[in-house]
Amino acid sequence: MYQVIAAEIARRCAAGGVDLCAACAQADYDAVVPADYRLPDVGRPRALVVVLGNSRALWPHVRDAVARGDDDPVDAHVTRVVTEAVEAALAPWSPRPRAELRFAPEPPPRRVALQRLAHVAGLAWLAPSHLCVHPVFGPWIALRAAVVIDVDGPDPVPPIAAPCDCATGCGPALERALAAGPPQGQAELRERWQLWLGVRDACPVGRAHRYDDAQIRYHYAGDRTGS
Ligand code: B12
Repeated sequence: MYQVIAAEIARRCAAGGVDLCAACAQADYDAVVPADYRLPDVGRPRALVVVLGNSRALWPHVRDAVARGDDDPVDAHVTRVVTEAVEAALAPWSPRPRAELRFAPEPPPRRVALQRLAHVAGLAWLAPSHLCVHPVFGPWIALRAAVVIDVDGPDPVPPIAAPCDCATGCGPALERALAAGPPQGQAELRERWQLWLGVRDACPVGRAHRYDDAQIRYHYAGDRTGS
């Protein structure tokens, strides 16, 4: 049952540019995070968890809203796409399984450690650079949401093998960025955004899937011109 639900959520989300999806069981994620990052209890310890993210496929869906200066164009779009996909995927089931949604920017106590979740679900490998590296898209992915659903999830998923060598890839770039002072928040990050972009650019995996310049300036520097 979980495969059918996860596949339907994936299909509907991909149509809105949220093109990355993987599944695991809640207990396997909860075991690797501090207690306050655990997912909500929907009724069974090995409940299905669907983790959703995107490659640069999201950008065409939000570019115009960014250029218009809409409030929060990425998160508003992602929230709508994921919420509608989950509703539609669960609607045919009777009784409809309970579902809980969590989105990337939500602060604690609702925050999900999405990188650890992506790693546990085999979507991407969590590198020492603090970036998840996808075997195809490399670090050029974002993680957007977790959905917990009251049906049995999969058996433990083997983690994907490290797709890169951080000693020669992101390692030196991370040291340069950290030497300038670890960012405590978005404001400090923006002051030194090119150093952090350098960490992503240093990864040899997925270079053909690098975000385009407008998307990079939006995510790192808060530039909303969108073109
Ligand atoms: C808080 C946060 C930050 C903080 C981190 C502060 C900190 N000390 O934890 C700041 C503002 C510095 C930050 C920076 C960036 N972030 Co950030 N961030 C998050 C957020 C909202 C929560 C992370 C969290 O609390 N996890 C929970 C803890 C328990 O997990 P953890 O495994 O222990 O810690 C992870 C992170 O906290 C982070 N982290 C922990 N300590 C440090 C220290 C430093 C110096 C950095 C850079 C990161 C970092 O990496 C850990 C995994 O290795 C997530 C979204 C999410 N809900 O997961 C995005 C997220 C992790 N960030 C992301 C990105 C892309 C960035 C930036 C590149 C900025 C940007 N504008 O795009 C930069 C630079 C990161 C880099 N490595 O190059 C992406 C990562 C995508 C990927 N491929 O993995 C995420 C998943 C958001 C998204 N929507 O995709 N981020």
